[in-house]
Amino acid sequence: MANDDLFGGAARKQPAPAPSRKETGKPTEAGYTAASIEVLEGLEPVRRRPGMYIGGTDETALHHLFAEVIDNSMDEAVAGHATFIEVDLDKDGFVTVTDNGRGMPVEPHPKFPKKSTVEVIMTMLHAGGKFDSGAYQTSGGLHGVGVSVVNALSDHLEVEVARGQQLYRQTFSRGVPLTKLEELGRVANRRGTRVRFHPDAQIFGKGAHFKPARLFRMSRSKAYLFGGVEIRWKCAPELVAATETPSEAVFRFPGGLKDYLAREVEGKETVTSEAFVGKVQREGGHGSLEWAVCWLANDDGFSNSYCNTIPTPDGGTHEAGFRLALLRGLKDHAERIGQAKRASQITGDDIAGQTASMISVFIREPEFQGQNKSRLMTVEASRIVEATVRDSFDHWLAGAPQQATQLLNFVIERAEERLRRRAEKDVARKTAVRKLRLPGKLADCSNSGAADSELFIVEGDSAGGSAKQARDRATQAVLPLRGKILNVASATRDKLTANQQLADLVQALGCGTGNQYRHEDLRYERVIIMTDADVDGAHIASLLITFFYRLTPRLIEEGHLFIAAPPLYKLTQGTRTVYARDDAHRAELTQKVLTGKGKIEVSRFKGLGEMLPAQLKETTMDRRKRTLLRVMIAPEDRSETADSVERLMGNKPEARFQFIQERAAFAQDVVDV
Ligand code: 28F
Repeated sequence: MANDDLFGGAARKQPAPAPSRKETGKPTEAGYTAASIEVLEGLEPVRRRPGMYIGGTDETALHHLFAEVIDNSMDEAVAGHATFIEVDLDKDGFVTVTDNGRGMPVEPHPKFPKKSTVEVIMTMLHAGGKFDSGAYQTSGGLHGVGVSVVNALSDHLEVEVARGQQLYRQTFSRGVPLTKLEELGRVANRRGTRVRFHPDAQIFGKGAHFKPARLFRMSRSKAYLFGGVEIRWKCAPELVAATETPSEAVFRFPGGLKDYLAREVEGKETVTSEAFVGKVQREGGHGSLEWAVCWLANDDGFSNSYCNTIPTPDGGTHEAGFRLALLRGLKDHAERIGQAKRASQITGDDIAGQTASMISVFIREPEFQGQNKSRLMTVEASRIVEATVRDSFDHWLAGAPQQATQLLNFVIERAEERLRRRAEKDVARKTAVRKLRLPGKLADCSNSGAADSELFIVEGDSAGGSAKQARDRATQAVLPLRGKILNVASATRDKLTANQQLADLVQALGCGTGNQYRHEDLRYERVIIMTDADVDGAHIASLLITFFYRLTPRLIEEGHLFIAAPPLYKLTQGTRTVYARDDAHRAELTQKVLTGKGKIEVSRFKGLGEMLPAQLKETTMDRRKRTLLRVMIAPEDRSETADSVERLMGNKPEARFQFIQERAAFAQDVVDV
């Protein structure tokens, strides 16, 4: 194996015994010794609060250790110094990562000349970023917390460096060197860095271990993200027995993200026949950009972004620029083909929602932010990505008009669906708000929306109780009113607004009154006044009609107000029962419907409350059997109607008296005929 001859030729020495912790020194009364400063600058804080450095101590955090190490190898590869990386998980839970890069520098560190650079990198926090400007140019990656954190959280770690034809090794436990950097001997034509480590059970728990499938995927992903590297995967066979994960594999994907995307969306239906892919490369690795995106017809999308092969699950500037390029590109395309109006409502979410997209940028000194540094903050990335992708997207759309149209229609449909859903939600919210404000006495129907629903305004609580039992819950609502209601025609404004009965009624109707009336807000298709079939009932009905006539005339004009016709008599002959509205109806039924023979039993209802719910339903409420009287304003004589209402119901008793006097003779006539 290549792995074997990379480091194979060196003579290996046994590690020296571990130094005791005492030797690292303690603060003295006089101040801090050199050794204690070392401890302060060292890795103690990492072990005390691992969550601060790797986001926790769970399985994800554990795998973050591996990411940290392989990222350093990837940096060497991206910078053009390494061509392959080996990953090896052994049965004892050790992971070994090896690259054939330049090898970590072994010479004394420029700022800490007593130590090798390897030791500084392995034992000091942020050794990568802070003091590397002079002697060594880093490739800029070192995204994470640094390999020293991995060292601090490993119960065993060894680093081997092949550099300048020499092999070196140093071993550590929990961040503390067990040996100095040892020179192991000559190696010909070999170079690179190898890190072998085992996560500390004191930190991650006793059962914690690397998951082969997860390491496999992380390793493979790196090869997709950087076509210039070969990744060799090896895993102890017993760890992957009876799983899908192979124990050995070689990843090399010159096709890059295009191939990665194809693998991720395999078997899923896409909107366009081709993916939109691109790659813009500058010198070596850094300052380049690659992307691949397609739209999934039936599946949720995903958007994987990377910077220097490091995943950025929280997105950032590169992702933002990418989305903007797609949005603006598609909208401009719509404009060019005369579809600007349809496309105007499209948002970034409409176009990004069902995309399967991968975007990978390489930049020299990336800045990250967030809990796990998983969001790219480098501002220029946004502008560069947008401009580059936009240019390419314009070409792609123009070059395949049919595909472009498919995509545009798909995205517009999504936008329309989003708007539809929002409108539905608004309606639902409005009805919910209105429901909240309904009077407590109202037994509302369960159907929402006015269509086919009815409100029964019922006289008295007992009749209300019967009506509630007799109704069809889905479509019929019941509002009981107690006693005589306020006469709207003669009441002052103050009295009117203070009246609870009317307030309940107005609330139940939902449509407001007077110049606040909104017909489209009327909550019922039919408003039915249901009062006793006696003089009191007729009076209450007339008061209610006056209310509607004065405060919601349009409700009457549009034919929504009705009067129920409950029976006054029940006529029983043997097993046969019929109901009569009034005396005339009773006479008619007695003569024409009931047979001559047999005694007819007559009972008179004193009120609606006296009827059984079943009787009330059958005679008055059931749509199939009842009779309703629609209240109308005589269209040819509106002024006379207004006049009559004023004279009969208004607050001038003399007008009412005169009206009755005028009509008395006429009434007499009616009785006489
Ligand atoms: C298995 C993990 O860590 N590989 C690495 C290098 C190479 C250089 C380097 C690393 C020095 C001061 C930062 C060599 N020669 N694999 C790895 N390969 N680090 S880590 O330098 C680190 C800088 O601080 C390297 C010239 N320049 C850089």
